Amino acid sequence: MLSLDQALEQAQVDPQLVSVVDSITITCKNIAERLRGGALSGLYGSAEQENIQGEVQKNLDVISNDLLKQVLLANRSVAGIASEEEEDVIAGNEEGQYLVTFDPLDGSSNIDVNVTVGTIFSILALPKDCTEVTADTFLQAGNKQIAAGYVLYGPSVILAITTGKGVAMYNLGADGVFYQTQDQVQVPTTTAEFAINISNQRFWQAPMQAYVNDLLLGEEGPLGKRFNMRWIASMVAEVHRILTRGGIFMYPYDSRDPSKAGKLRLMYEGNPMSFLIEQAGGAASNTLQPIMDVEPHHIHQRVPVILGSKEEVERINRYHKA
Ligand code: P6P
Repeated sequence: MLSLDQALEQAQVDPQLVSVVDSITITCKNIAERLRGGALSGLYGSAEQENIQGEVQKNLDVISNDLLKQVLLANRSVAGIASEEEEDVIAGNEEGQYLVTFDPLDGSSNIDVNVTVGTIFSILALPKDCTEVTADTFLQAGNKQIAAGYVLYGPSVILAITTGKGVAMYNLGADGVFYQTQDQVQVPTTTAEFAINISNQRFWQAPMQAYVNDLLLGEEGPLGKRFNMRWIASMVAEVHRILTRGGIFMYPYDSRDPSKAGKLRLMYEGNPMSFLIEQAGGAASNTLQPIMDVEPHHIHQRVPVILGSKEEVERINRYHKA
């Protein structure tokens, strides 16, 4: 079986980029160890502080963020980082050629109940004419990403990654090496499985309400088939299911906070997951355009997310154009 480093070398990935990916995956192994301790690790519970998102941080949110920040800023290939848990971007090494955005522990409300969580990362190139790394340096559309992926901390620890040449999956072995288990992952173009937090239904816009109502009508409805539903409240787990067997994941705009375009963040959730899904033959939209075409204006901006099996995403887009 190919190791991660062997596979990246075979794909002739820039050694500096390999170094950045290695920094991320080595840190994720450390995070996985702390998660595995569970309640015995003494790391459950709240950090009694809020992040820039206004969310109460879990201890492991803070620990995971600190670990990734420390390792990436020590990597001379990293010019800067941006994290869901950090208000501002942090400049790295002057000779660095890559920028990294990350959600250190997505789905962390699941930690204390022992449900799957994950680390999401996106890698951008430092613009050639950049003389100082600021927040603006990171404001690149998702279609400019160099690489993206996640590490899923579930029954097994799995890395999914793309460097723009398809998606590969790796399992963490007992020896601490990520071994390739699948290459050129393909998302089935059709599905009968949807994921959405339906408790927000009354806050959705009319086209989303209409679509989900049609889903729930099953065989007798306009979609002509029965759908099953999943909601794990962990985007990494939902996306992994979709990469593995297809499906549709939706976190649409809702009117609970009209100032926010949705719950999920563009730069370190929407874009990296969209890159993976599109590289695997799926689609990812904010209902009006591909998520990776959205021009960012703030490092923490939010975006409605509809992603998964291509034909189902295209159907939802049609509901929003009708
Ligand atoms: P809700 C986790 O907090 C997250 O950012 C995603 O991983 C997940 O899909 C979503 O939010 C869950 O949101 O509103 O169902 O708790």
